Amino acid sequence: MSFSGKEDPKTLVLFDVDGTLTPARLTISPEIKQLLQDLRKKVVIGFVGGSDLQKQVEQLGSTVLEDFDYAFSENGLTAYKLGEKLASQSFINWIGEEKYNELAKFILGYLSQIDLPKRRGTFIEFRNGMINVSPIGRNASTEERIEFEKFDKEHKIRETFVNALKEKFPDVGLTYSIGGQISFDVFPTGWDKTYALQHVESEGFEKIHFFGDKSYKGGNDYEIYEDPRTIGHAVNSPEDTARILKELFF
Ligand code: M1P
Repeated sequence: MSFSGKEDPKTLVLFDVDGTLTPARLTISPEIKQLLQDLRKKVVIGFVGGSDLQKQVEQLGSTVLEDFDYAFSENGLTAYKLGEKLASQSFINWIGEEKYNELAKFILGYLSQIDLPKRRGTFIEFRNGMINVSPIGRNASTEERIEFEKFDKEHKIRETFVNALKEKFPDVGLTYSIGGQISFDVFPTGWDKTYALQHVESEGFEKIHFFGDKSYKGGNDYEIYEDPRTIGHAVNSPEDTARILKELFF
């Protein structure tokens, strides 16, 4: 599979999704979609999202696997090149059933002990490359998400929860990442967004750009933004992404 039809096939441009290509939790605008199509004629493009592929299909469109050269979901634990699935690992194989059971029991026990104004459903979402833990539950509506985020800012629910997990499981080698509004991701240390880079290592790219809005320390774009293999661009909205793309490539 080659990229030789492009103007500059040795340059790869990777994007975070939420807050970088789309407004948080919302869908991509026709303008950004068109800009990406134009960019794709020049260079190789891909996205690296924390969420699972289903969420990215909702946000970037049902043709997402055709619209990007690389599609990296769950930090690259689910990966596609030109629509074809690449090999991947799984969280459960890495951690093992016994340890995962212990972790899940602790999480559900902890959640049963804390006071929250609202609880909905799906407190642990089991994904291929990680688990996602949400105190309010992933079935929360958009309005309930906003309420929870506000409550969490004030009461530090997620931060305290993550500290309790770190204390309870100091030696498991897990990383906890608060990337969105109502939840945090739990994955093996090193399986952050830099994981996606191993899928492109043998392709001989001379430049790999990365655009992300959570590029600050503690944000889920930080590691790949800082990685010496990438040229990092910290952005604050899809419009900001578009502005930098136009400066760099058009
Ligand atoms: O992409 C950032 C995060 O988006 C979602 O977070 P939340 O539901 O809390 O807003 C999740 O899909 C999470 O895994 C992801 O990191």
